[in-house]
Amino acid sequence: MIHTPICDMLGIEKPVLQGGMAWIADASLASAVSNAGGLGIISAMNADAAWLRNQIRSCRELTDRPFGVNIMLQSPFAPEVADLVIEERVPVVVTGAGNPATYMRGWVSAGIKVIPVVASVGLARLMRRAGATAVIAEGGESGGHVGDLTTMTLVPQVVDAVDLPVIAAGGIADGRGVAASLMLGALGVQVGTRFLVADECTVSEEYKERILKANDIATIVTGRSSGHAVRCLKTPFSTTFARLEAAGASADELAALGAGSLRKAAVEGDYEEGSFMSGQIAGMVRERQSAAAIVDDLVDGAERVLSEAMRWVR
Ligand code: TUI
Repeated sequence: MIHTPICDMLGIEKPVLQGGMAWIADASLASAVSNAGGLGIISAMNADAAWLRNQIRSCRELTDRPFGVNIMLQSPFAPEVADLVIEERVPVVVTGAGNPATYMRGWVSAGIKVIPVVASVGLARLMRRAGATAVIAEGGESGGHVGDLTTMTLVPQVVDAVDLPVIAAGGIADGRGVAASLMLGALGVQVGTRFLVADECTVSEEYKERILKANDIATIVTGRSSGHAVRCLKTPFSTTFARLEAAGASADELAALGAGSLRKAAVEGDYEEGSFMSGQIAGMVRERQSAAAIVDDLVDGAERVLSEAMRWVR
């Protein structure tokens, strides 16, 4: 068994958080991960408070265990969902794609455990001072919006910089990644890409098939020129986007092209026009499984390799 202080802090059995994937991570996936002993997370994505309230309530019908809500700070609905998580007494809030400082006081005084995603040491330090419970150090191997540093370089630097529990994310999809994260000083992991093919994940079939077929070099990062770097599978949409970006398209033109593309992939399974966000580890995701089987494999696999690693110590 692997048990870390993150488990006690969040009231979970296994130190595995499910990534709050926009347009994908709903009550179905989140409740399945929480029921498996990890922390399931509903993505508030670009939806309004009414949609999120429904998801929170259905999650509570499907599990009596803790779960979280991921608030994407660039969403136009971020202020209203920030209030809603207090009203609904959501146990854990994870934030992404920005600095949540303006909301922190309200969440912390409502007793919410706040876990910001950071892509740099500087933001980790700010979050520590603002009252974060823990931070997720997310390397650029991950899918979706990415920072510049890798998981291997970011996690130990954040661990050294802040006296908060650190959760590693980006490039983790099996027990070896979990074990490596613990060796870097993290006390838990957040996993996104592998949960895309979970039985309880409601993403389109096309999306699942594309992840299962992906290899090690199947992803590309677009949008670096406009400050909105996003990692997704190489598809007609993303390669066109990259070509226009290289040809000097303006930030406005690129934003117009990207609008609605994640929904097209996640909900409609539109291979031509969709943005299939994915981490670099997709090449290792080969099997559809229940969320519980994935959580168990991550933790059991880590236990196995950590025990075996002792043979190198003299
Ligand atoms: O947020 C994510 N991943 C995401 S959000 C998303 S939705 C989206 N859709 C279309 C375009 C853009 C986004 C898909 N994937 N991960 C967490 C994360 N946060 N990664 C990196 C960061 C980050 C980067 C810079 C957090 C803060 C930051 O700077 C904060 C500041 O000082 O403003």
